[in-house]
Amino acid sequence: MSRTICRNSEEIPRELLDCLERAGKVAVLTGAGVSAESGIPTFREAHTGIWARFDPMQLASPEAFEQDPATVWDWYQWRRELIARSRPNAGHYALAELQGLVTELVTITQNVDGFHALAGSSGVLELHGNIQRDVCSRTGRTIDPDWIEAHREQRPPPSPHHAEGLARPDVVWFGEALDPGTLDAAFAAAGICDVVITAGTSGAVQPAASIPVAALQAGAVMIDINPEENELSRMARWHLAGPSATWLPALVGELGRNRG
Ligand code: BJW
Repeated sequence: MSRTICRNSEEIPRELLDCLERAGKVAVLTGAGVSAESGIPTFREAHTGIWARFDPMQLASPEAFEQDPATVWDWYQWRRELIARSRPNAGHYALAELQGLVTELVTITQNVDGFHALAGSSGVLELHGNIQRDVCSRTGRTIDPDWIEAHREQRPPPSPHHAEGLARPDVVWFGEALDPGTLDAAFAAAGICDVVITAGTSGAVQPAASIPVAALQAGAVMIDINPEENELSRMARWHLAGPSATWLPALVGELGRNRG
């Protein structure tokens, strides 16, 4: 079926709304763009300030942590503080509301900011972990926040679990395996959904980018929300070309009105 590009969130095609209204099961895959309007920079856009000369894709790796743990730790501390000062936006809240409008909605996110849960979504599958937790670099065991606080002058703090371990954020870096249970649940949701929505992701990182592809192969209809065009938007039946904090509330608002 051919793709439709929609640019005006006040003119949502009737066919798209019908498709969402008929959908029992919906899977959503979100990426950094969904939090952009909360003030959290995406990965592939230029960073500003002291981090402008660092490539986030280089920092998010075990090699970077091995070579320069203090810089990687400082970058994560900077992001944690930014996230702590920021709030979910209208897109996050719309997705939480959508959970009440369809039979089943599985929210799968590549983001580590925890904003979907904070906005009220339940059962969120966090593919790449959560930035607010720390684990031991050697054992992977969770480290108590009080321990981190007590050793915060060390960058990074040592691990209480291993003599040579360091504290590191509980996130998935390049070359690291995603939690198998979380990944299986994401592919299972993709395999049975009627509609898959991708929002704010470049689709450049695997295996996350294969989740909507699996949904498509199983017969789902795909909606992509992104101001830019990419591989995922080209695969979608509808490309909603604009910010997710505009499109998601518009879609969910229409759906709610039609249901009510
Ligand atoms: C808006 C907007 C607005 C702006 N509204 N939209 C197969 C083929 C090729 C390579 C691989 C492969 N399989 C695995 C690999 C290697 C690698 C990979 O994918 N590399 C690619 C770069 C090629 N993958 C891995 O290494 C993964 N591990 C793995 O596969 O392990 C295998 C293994 C098995 C068993 C044992 C051992 C290993 C791990 C990937 C981990 C990714 N981690 C990061 C960091 C997380 C922690 C942190 O946050 O610091 O995850 S990297 C980064 O990219 C982060 C993101 O979640 C992820 C995806 O990025 P995302 O979300 O799409 O953001 P952007 O910035 O790319 O895009 C933002 C989009 O928003 C843009 O499109 C904008 O237009 C849009 N936007 N404003 C809506 N307002």
